Amino acid sequence: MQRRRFLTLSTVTVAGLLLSRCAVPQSTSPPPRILTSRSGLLKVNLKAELKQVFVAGKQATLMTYNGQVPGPILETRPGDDVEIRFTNGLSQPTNLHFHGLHISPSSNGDNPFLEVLPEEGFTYRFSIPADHPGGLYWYHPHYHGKVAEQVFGGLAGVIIVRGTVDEIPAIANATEEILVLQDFDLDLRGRLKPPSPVFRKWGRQGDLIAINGKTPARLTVVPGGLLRLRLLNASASRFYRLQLENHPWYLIALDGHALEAPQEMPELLLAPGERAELLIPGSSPGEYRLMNLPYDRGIQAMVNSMEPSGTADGDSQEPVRIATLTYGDGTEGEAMVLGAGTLPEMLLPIETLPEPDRVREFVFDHGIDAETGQPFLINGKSFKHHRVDTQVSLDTVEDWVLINKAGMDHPFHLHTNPFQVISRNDQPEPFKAWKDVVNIRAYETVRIRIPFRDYDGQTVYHCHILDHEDQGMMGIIEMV
Ligand SMILES: [Cu+2]
Repeated sequence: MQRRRFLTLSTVTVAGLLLSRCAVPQSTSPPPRILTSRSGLLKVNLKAELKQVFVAGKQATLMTYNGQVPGPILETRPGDDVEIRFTNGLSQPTNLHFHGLHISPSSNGDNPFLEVLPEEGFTYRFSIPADHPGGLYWYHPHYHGKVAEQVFGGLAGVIIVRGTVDEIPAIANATEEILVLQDFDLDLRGRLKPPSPVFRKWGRQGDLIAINGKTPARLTVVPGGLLRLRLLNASASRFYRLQLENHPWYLIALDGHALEAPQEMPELLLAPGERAELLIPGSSPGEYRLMNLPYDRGIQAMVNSMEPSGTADGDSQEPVRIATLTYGDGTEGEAMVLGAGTLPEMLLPIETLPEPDRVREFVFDHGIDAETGQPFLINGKSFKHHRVDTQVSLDTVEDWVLINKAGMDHPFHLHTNPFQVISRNDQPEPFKAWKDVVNIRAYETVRIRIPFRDYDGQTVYHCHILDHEDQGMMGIIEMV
């Protein structure tokens, strides 16, 4: 009970800061930022619409959920029922994807094939399984052909499942900060600029980086305390290469699943769609910068070839400060619990998956699909509605060998079932982790192991550079 109250308090503090700093011009008071389940039911109204907001200190007209960028945080628990009464206030079709949740992909669940037309509504209904892992998930549009435009327009929000990991005493006592990383490309009047041809094809980016809609963030840890930093890359194409300068941090979770033990990380690469959680122990008081460092996902060569000046808006290679970590004195309240700064030795066990029942290969490449004319291919084909590309049997385990033959990174995402990365270029992964997005670097081969569990039906796998997905780098999987 005490723990629950603390967690609520700590997230409310983040929300309070956001609300006080962002004077969104509205006639009524702003809607709540955290929507939490009550008595096992999370019931929310969610509306996608174009609104004026302040983002990173600038007035902007963006696509919002309930008038907010990012959208409200949805907080649930394993075993909860979720009912989202969704309204499309945009001038184009959209829908919702619940990224990373192990829930039904069919009917009113995490169904990527739904179309919610302008001015229409749809009620999503699903249950979070009682044994669902606790972690950081998110929701965003998944209407094929419009995904990049809508996510880059601002549509993204966090889903928190409070689970077993939240009961680990050190984590329960830690201060919690959730950072949603987005990038925007605005004109002088605060409207989204149409992407240049090079970015429309290879993945749109903007140089305005927003953290929870503002920039940079301010993080506080107290000596002897622990800060739990929960990061979501909600950008359409931008990778973040993050480094906390001169201060240790420890990775404790990836993509909504706890690791077995904390891992010290010199830096962290977050591809679009990926999440990571870190513990920062309060050790040496001072001020430390959380930096985003340059990372070339293969776009630079494309910029050079298509825009001979070699420069393009949206791909600045300057390091950018994402946040500043400062030290509080621990007198301000709930975060200071004596001895709470000790890192947990163990987190949660991760099962070792059995050898696969079947091995498949997926080749990612650029070319022209003869039938659709689209340029981004998986196994030589671009996405086609109603064509099942891969049929798998429930209760089996498969290895998928993801082969990138292109000179550009392609972060691979599978809906419904998480997987474990087995190897990269035949080198075994250093530690076990559940993932739902894995970056396949240019010319790299990544082997993943997937158990297909609980849900039959159809869903998709695709590249999470959303312009690549919209231009065909997606396939349909059927679980039977
Ligand atoms: Cu891609």
